[in-house]
Amino acid sequence: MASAEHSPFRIVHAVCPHDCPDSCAVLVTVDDTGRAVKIQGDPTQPVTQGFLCGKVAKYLDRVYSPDRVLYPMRRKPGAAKGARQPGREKEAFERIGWDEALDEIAARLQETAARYGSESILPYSYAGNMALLGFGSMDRRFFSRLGASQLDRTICSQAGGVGWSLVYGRKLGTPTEDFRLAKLILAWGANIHGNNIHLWPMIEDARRNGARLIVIDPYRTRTASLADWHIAIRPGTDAALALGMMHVILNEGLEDRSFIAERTHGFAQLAQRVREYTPERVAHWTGMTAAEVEQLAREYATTRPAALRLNYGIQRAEYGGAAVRAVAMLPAVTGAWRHRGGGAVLSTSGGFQWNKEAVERPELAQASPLGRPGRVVNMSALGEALTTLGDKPADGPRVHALFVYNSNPAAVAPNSNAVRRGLMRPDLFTVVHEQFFTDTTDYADYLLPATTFLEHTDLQSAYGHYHLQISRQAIEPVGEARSNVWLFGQLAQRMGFVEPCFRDTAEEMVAQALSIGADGHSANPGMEHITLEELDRKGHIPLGFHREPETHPFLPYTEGELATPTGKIEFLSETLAATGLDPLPSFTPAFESRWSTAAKEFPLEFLGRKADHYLNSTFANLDGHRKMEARTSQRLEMHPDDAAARGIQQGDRVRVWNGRGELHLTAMVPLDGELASVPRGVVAGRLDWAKLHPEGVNQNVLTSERLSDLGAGATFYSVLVDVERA
Ligand SMILES: Nc1nc2c(c(=O)[nH]1)N[C@H]1C(S)=C(S)[C@@H](COP(=O)(O)OP(=O)(O)OC[C@H]3O[C@@H](n4cnc5c(=O)[nH]c(N)nc54)[C@H](O)[C@@H]3O)O[C@H]1N2
Ligand SMILES: Nc1nc2c(c(=O)[nH]1)N[C@H]1C(S)=C(S)[C@@H](COP(=O)(O)OP(=O)(O)OC[C@H]3O[C@@H](n4cnc5c(=O)[nH]c(N)nc54)[C@H](O)[C@@H]3O)O[C@H]1N2
Ligand code: SF4
Ligand SMILES: [Mo]
Repeated sequence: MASAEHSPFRIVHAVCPHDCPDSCAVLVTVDDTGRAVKIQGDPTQPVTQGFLCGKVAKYLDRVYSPDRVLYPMRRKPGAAKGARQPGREKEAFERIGWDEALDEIAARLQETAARYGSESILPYSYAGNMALLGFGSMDRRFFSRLGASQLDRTICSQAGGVGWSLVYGRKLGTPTEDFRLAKLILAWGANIHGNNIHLWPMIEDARRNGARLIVIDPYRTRTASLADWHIAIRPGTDAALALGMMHVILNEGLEDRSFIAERTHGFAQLAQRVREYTPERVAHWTGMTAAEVEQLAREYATTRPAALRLNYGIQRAEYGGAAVRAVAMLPAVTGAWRHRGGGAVLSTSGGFQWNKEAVERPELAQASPLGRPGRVVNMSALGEALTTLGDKPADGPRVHALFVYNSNPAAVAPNSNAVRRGLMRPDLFTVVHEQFFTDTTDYADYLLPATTFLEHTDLQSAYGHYHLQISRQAIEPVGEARSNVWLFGQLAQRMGFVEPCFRDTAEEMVAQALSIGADGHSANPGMEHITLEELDRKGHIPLGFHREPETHPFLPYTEGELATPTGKIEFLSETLAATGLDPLPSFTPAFESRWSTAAKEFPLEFLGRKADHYLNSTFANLDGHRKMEARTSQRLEMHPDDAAARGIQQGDRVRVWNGRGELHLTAMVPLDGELASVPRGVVAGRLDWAKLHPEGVNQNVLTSERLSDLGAGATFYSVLVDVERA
């Protein structure tokens, strides 16, 4: 915390905790009345480089918004649950004090556990706050001790995470800063301008030095429109393309034989498998030409360094796990890992080996009434969890209490008609801890005010870089807002949980996460050089293996044993074979895709994408952000042929529907001479708050609760619909 002498302003180190790979270092300027007056990116943090994205540059509008939830509230007797008009949500609630709220919620949870069993209580949270303590700490202790159902947090990255880990063990990758040195960059299912903007300056640097950028994305993102080559691949066909590239690479002898021999397992079997994936067959699936498949393979295998930015776009598909697994193998086949500025990155999160057990205390489950951890409920099937779970005796109890924080499930969970039916159940008790009156708070029995990152202290890792950061509380909580850590500590005490860990402060938990020893240093692998004092002074410190990038560049997976069963990069996985699955990568078309029988009824593939100016549903209620998003908001982007076949023109109102739901949007069809934003047979929409749509729904009425091949993740991008003029 630096402060100039005699200055009326203080500058506080904070970190943007939104679910974004960039995890920006933020400097907050606070005036002598304690009000934050300015926020900016920290110029000394090598990835942030002094700038924030358009969403967070306006953050003070969010912190001081008149629309914040400012105090605890209880639903008024007789006030029905369900969507309220924006601005009038408060009318359903009455203000109460924190003591009253905590006592009543604790009593109700105790009663629910006694009557239906503790597993009838379900926490529902995700990465609305991605900082270490805010994401999962006191809450995990609380729900373990209570014996609640455990939430399997699969909604975002599980399929790809499992796919990657099967090949490499841990999630590591090319350092973001090293993309500068690449001569070829492949952005594969990665919306860099929208979702990962701090990678862009590195790519610009690389291109100034002659690098080419190739984007593989069915949607023409801004990044795609700026690329040297945009491959508008058909959704869900990436595994076919990756295997086809390997086919060409091996046919032409472009693989790195010595890297393969030293570092990998199962190459002979892989080589056998990829024979099936001729460029012609791959062209048939992907919509590319065979010559394009060959060109891509040659360019990728012969350019050094070649860096692959694989993001989470390709794994939101039914076979997304297989797709990530196949794509992840490419740099192992070509040996691209050997070169600084080459390799691949899906996530860097495996670099941060913080002390999760000390923070989350999973052993508290032994002291719960169950004497073991609760059953596991998949967050990507919340509709089912609230409507059909408990129908069969083997399921265990129905969910009778839902505790939501860090998430807006009524907007973001798939198959939202089922989710809403569940949230409307009269016998479901719902608590929501939130900053704003979201789609989900309209279903709360109790609504509790949450702090923003300016209002609490936390520690942060990242999934897009290797800098550990501290986020210090900059201002007093707005209204009666309280942090997640505070809330679950207080509730634990009202529930009579006597374990001292429920009294830990955020400060103590930061030290636990870092395993700070007697000498003040962290004992975590890769963090031994870190002290809290230095972290406070600088705000950010690189992990050990990334401290001297110029003299000791980090080249992941090139040395030592990997955390896979064979200790090598695995083309062939005995782990998969042991569970009866194909040990080699392969391509399978999704149940909802143009090749399935379901396409006879619903012929268009729907990509329900994220908004560039919101973060999932966060920010969607703020006027400034809505203005930035206005061009694509509540629109359906179509290929001109699909529009013409249905008599639809630019600006028409259209009905989009499938067996799960429907909504009306405005058609966006390219005019003569404009390039289409989607290939033929694909339509695209953007995520928004449901209640800001005239029908009170968003695109998740169309998405399904079918789970991905690996990791049981959500499949937001494997959806079929039809469209007609309204
Ligand atoms: N502005 C903004 N930034 C965000 C977010 C946001 O909502 N808005 N969300 C944050 C979150 S939670 C996450 S997880 C990250 C995600 O960031 P990304 O990993 O980039 O994920 P997506 O935006 O889902 O998908 C990326 C791209 O993949 C494309 N895609 C879809 N299907 C396929 C396919 O089958 N194959 C290929 N090759 N591409 C496909 C999509 O059109 C999209 O442009 O971004 C984070 N950052
Ligand atoms: N159709 C479609 N649906 C999608 C996606 C998609 O691409 N398309 N993307 C999916 C993905 S990748 C993800 S990650 C999920 C994300 O889904 P969510 O995790 O639900 O993310 P957000 O919509 O950002 O909502 C987070 C909420 O947490 C609140 N919050 C922020 N900080 C705190 C805090 O400290 N405490 C508490 N109690 N609350 C806080 C915010 O105000 C916000 O309302 O959405 C998924 N849904
Ligand atoms: S949302 Fe991402 S890019 Fe924007 S400030 Fe936060 S971490 Fe940085
Ligand atoms: Mo996500």
